[in-house]
Amino acid sequence: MLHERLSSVYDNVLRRNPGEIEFHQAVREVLESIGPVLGKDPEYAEHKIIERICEPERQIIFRVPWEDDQGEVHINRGFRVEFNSALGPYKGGLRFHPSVYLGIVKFLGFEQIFKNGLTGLPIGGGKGGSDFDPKGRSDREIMRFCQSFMTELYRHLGEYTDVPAGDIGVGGREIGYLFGQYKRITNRYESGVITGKGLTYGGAQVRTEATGYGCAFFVEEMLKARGTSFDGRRVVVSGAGNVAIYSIEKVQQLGGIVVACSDSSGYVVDEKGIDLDLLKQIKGVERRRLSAYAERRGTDATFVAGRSVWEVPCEVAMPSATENEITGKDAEAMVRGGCMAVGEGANMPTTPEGIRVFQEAGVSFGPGKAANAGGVATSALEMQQNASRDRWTFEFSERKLQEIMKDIHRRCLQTADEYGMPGDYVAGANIDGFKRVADAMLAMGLI
Ligand code: NDP
Ligand code: 2IT
Repeated sequence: MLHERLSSVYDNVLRRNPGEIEFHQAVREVLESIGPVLGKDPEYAEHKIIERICEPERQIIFRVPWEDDQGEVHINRGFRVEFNSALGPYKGGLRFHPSVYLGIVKFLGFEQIFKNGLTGLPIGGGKGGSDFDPKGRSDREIMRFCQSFMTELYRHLGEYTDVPAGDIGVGGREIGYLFGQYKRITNRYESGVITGKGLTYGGAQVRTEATGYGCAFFVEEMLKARGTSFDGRRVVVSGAGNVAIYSIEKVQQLGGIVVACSDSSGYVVDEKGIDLDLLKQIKGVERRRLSAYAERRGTDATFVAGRSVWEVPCEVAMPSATENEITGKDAEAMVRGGCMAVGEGANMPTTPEGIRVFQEAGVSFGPGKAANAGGVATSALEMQQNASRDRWTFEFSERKLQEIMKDIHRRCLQTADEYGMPGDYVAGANIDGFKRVADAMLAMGLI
């Protein structure tokens, strides 16, 4: 239910951003949580903080021409939405996927504002990407695309202005090409302009692992709050990319048994527990379909084509592929199958109906902007190391990440309690993230 004033804010968002359904969904979820804040503190409404937060500070759309290995010319569209810089430079990833359009970039950028606020670190919110499809492209095609993309984007970036990183379809390889082109065009070795860099040229320990590890740490805290742990628990992780792989790694280290994971072609069930080295080889190195995992693993694993991994029963679910992958129906089946905790490694992977089902069934539900904040938090640590020309050890960086995740978990619960919604991590995350950004905006006057 929306507070009366917020309902008119939402109607305005619908009117001003037609057809951008993922953006509408992300805005609505936040507006549904912050009603009680407006009741307590009328200043936010008086200064139209919410209305301002829903309007990006700047939206950039550009042409990305590039040539494939056969010499054919392709035109893609590039985006960067610089949403909010109240807390620091715009910060957020780049996504390369054919589904990318303005509505996806805006939903991700909007989520990023509150997520980055929740980390307690000095980073604003932004997101970008392209409708470029990297599947089946050679290394050289990827390089040419990244160079063309950066040739336009560089003018909007800067370590004090806007600092991209990876997301779907953008990993270490792409970040290398993007940074190389930025350095070449600007003639500046400005390490802090992009994060997720390789360890040989200014990257930080644990950034690659951070989103997955952080999500596992967050779920560990949720399980602790229920008086239990990962030990011996049956876990399903969707996706088989960066977030999924490092979620699986940390869950296994914490004693959980990951019995299934997925990619865009289907899912694999491996009752003895996913063989992570094999998964990294197939998806990370060879960039093949998940069916190749089952073929090489032999009789232990089964590949199921074209179906949702959420039909596999689990006690803990960590959706780590993409938005709206868990529907209300999936959630009902998961609850029947004994699911007690959900940690969103992906951004907005659960539909609003799905969230309702989980919360009504008493499942601990950790929303993406809290549970997957470890990635961007470690990006901020990378910026910190770049600014001081320092490098930290793996152990030190991982300890910092775990402290940040524990702190986010604690603050979600504390804020939810304060506003009379005990155990509601969605409300806690939205309210805490909102207040941090809103208070900074109030202090800066009408900007
Ligand atoms: P990757 O590109 O490394 O992996 C994405 C995985 O999800 C792949 O296995 C891919 O399948 C699958 N996938 C992607 N889109 C779809 C789709 N439309 N339908 C089915 N499967 C799909 O991306 P990341 O692991 O980095 O990102 C995963 C999620 O985590 C995203 O929601 C992202 O926004 C979020 N996230 C990422 C962070 C990061 O630091 N990277 C930080 C916080 C959140 P296939 O292999 O077949 O392409
Ligand atoms: O969704 C996300 O938080 C990311 N893709 C990571 C952003 C970042 O700047 O590290």
